[in-house]
Amino acid sequence: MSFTLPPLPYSHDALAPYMSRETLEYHHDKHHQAYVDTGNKLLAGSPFEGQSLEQVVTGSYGKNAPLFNNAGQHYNHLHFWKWMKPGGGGTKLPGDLQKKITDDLGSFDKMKEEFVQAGVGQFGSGWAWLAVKDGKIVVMKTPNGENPLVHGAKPILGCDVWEHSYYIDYRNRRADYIKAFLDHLVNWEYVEEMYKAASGHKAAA
Ligand code: MN3
Repeated sequence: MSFTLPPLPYSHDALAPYMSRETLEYHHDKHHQAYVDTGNKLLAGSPFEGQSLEQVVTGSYGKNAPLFNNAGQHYNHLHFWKWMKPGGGGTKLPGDLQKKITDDLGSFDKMKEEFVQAGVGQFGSGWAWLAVKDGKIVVMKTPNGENPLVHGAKPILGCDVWEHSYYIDYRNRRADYIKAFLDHLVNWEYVEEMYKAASGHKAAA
């Protein structure tokens, strides 16, 4: 198996004004493509060749940093594009997700507050997450290409807080970018799909 870059699930203009065509051209077409190309070079001939992407990510963590960085970022970005949609965000979550977030994190607003804080508090490059750990939804943050998989949890929503994700549109205003991501971009149906898979229910078709 080698890594491939799927096209965006929407046009490069679809997320404006919250995420511009220019950002998506750099971020998807150039940055993600580079993780795929470099990852494939590092994967070839390594003991991880032929494994699933999740296996490469968890297996290379702490053992092969260059491969892990690129495979981790490939995994993170594959989902990141699907965690957004035009007209996303809002406050009505599908299925059990609203209740589960309220039960585990206090309220939807409290989750948003914690999520923004995780992204702002991540020093340098990294990601803010909602993940399922020990049956509960938790807010996490990770540096660089790490994700909840390597910390014993299953990611259900991730926001890229590397500068390449927001600097064209928001300059240094990382908090504004994360708030816009939550309010206008998140594809909660895809979050619910990952939540069901992570909590052992059958994934949505
Ligand atoms: Mn990125």
